Amino acid sequence: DTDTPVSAFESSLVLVSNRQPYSHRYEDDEIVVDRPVGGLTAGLDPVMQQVDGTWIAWGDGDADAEVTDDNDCVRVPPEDPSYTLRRVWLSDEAVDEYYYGYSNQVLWPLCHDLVGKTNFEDRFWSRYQEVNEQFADAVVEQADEESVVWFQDYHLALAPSHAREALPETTLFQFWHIPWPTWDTFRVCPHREELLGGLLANDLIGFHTERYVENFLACVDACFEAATVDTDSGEVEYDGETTLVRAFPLGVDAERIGELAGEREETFWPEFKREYSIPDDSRVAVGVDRLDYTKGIPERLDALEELFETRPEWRERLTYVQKSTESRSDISEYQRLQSAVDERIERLNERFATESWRPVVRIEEHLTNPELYGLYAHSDLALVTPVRDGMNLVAKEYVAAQADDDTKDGVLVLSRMTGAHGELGDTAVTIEPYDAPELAGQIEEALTMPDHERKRRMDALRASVLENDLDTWLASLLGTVQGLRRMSTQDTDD
Ligand code: GDG
Repeated sequence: DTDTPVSAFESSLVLVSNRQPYSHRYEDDEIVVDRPVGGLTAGLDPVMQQVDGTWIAWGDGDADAEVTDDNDCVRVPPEDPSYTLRRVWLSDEAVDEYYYGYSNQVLWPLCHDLVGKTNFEDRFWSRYQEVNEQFADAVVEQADEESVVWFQDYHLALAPSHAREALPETTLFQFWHIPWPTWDTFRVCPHREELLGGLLANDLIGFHTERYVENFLACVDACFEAATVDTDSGEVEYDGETTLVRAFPLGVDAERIGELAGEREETFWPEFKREYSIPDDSRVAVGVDRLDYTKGIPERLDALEELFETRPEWRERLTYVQKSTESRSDISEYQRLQSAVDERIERLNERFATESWRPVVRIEEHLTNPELYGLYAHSDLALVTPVRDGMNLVAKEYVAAQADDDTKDGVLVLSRMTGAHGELGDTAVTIEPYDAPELAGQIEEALTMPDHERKRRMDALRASVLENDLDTWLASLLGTVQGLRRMSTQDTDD
């Protein structure tokens, strides 16, 4: 395959995701628009603007219906309309059962190998099927034989097979952002055949790592006697369809992150430290997570408690900044996690705080990109300790933000259980998240690492993150799709 930059992409692109890039809502009587601020949605928005495609997503804003035409479409961005956003309407019960239910209480824990946290309810599954059909119907209306349809993530495992029935020649592909588990785990799911069958209607399925590709292929092999699986080429033949399964490790917009990290360079850090009462002579470790039980936050706090207890010399000399975003808090597992995190932070601060210092500073409000990247740039350590994580973009953003010669000496402490570890594990400080005493030791090791060693490691990390950035990911994914498309048009012409 040849890589294809977005500008050279030839087909009309239909992107399908649960979350929408622009949400219209009422503020008093005015309609205001929320726009993408970070993560993948922000990365894909310029792509859609460039190719003038169609983005299909759940319309979750209370004014979304007000601005759409008869086909549920609106042109975005509002100030410079350059592509079509089509909304799929979901009732509150549908969101509860398809999104909070099947997606986040079945597929999320299952794929993160946390079978004990799954909650298989029949109504979740029926609704997941129904909503996936709804998304597929919208795809069928927006796409034709010439289109390329790109499904995002685990909310939409069944949509490809429904779309395929009406669009036999259209190129369909999917990127799965979370891990794929082993067969021993996946077989627990009573809907394993339907899920795998749904995904195999795609011409291409992308995962973050080779490991997830291997796991997926092994699941297909074990589940379907009728499937032919070629583990070397990643090709599956099943039910008259050929699907290519490949690893495409997602990257970040590293150059831009480096630039934004340096905005307000002179004033940012002293002001930030003043605002959050971080003493001037304290080192700073940072953690940035959605409040999710996969991210290893209680485990990390336990290690910090161990550190401050067994090595009191670090008291007042290290401050841990936890940027956490509330997430999925309608689900009881997430409420339990919140209490577990709250309790630990309170305990740490009660046990060790002094008049001028708190061991843990918790930030719950949203930080702008320059603020977040500035925080990364000035933090001495990043603690990325998930118990399981598809990729983890925070690890890559931290490295990308260490762009200035003066700040280029941070240490990345990275769990082996993240997708990012595959690329960055050699030069990051590798940890296993569950062992608090060991992790405490590794945090100390990172804190005491000699200057030249820190710089050497950061240089190597930066080379990797800059080379495998968001554009590289897009070009490689789109290049593979374009290659498949050319092959299939040739077959039809012959
Ligand atoms: C899923 C997979 C995979 C957080 N707080 C603020 C803020 N953030 C941004 C971070 C980062 C993003 O949120 C979180 O991304 P992660 O990759 O860490 O994790 P998930 O949300 O679980 O994402 C994961 C990812 O999909 C992509 O495929 O890597 O494995 O679980 O970008 O920067 N951004 C700003 N302010 C905040 O306060 N601006």
